[in-house]
Amino acid sequence: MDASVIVHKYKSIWISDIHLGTPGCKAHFLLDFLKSTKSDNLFLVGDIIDGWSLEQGWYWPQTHNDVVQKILRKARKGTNVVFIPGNHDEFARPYADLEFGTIKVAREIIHETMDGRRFLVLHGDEFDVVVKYARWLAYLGDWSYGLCLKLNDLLNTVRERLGYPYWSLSAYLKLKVKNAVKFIADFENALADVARDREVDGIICGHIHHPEIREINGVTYCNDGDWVESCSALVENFDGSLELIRWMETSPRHVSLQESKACASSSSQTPGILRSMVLSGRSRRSSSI
Ligand SMILES: [Mn+2]
Repeated sequence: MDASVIVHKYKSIWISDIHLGTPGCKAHFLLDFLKSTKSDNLFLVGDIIDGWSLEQGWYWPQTHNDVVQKILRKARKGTNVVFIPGNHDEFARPYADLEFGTIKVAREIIHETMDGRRFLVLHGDEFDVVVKYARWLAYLGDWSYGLCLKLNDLLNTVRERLGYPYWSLSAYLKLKVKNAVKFIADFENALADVARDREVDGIICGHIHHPEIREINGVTYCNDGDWVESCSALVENFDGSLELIRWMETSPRHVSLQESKACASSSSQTPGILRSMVLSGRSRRSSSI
């Protein structure tokens, strides 16, 4: 390990929604985080490898491989690594309750913090009503945002030529944002309900790419965020307290492009088993979060 790296020690670390296998994944920030931290437990809370995207086309740069290697190495060196597959890596769900070498796979776990609180840990897509009841809508919703931005210009050029007045998409987009805020609140409340039903002190999840720790009607809702936008992790300190880390703000050193290139040349080839597992899964696509 690089001697200049200050290693932060935690009891537990939760990360999710890494989406390895997509260009959006901030693998070099995650590598920096993994190099700079040490923990007794490392919980991978789903959407680690984006099987849906890999089915569409194999995108697997060296840094993504390095993330996998780094995690395997931590497991070999004694970190308790638990992988809870999400909807994007549902190809691994049939392997729940099995172990891959030193990594345990589970659908959900109960984690007891150092101060004795019990947390249910799961990815969360199973309680996302959009994914559950309107898969096509979720799929459409994701694409529509980016597409609408592009279509707006085109649409209005055509409308103008045909003599129609300008129709702004801004009202529509504002509605989408309002819906997004409502979606997050609905999701958080639904997961807090799950925690209450299961009689635990709190819930730890991912899925919606929105890092958060807050009390909801007497239970602690924690979302570890993602490594596509927020580059965040949830950590447990040795006194049992939980904390969100936003690595882009916290990182003790700037991760330069050169470093990410250096990371890129440091390890082995794509494990063939991963590719065959992903491609043999041929899972149904539901939503993109
Ligand atoms: Mn998900």
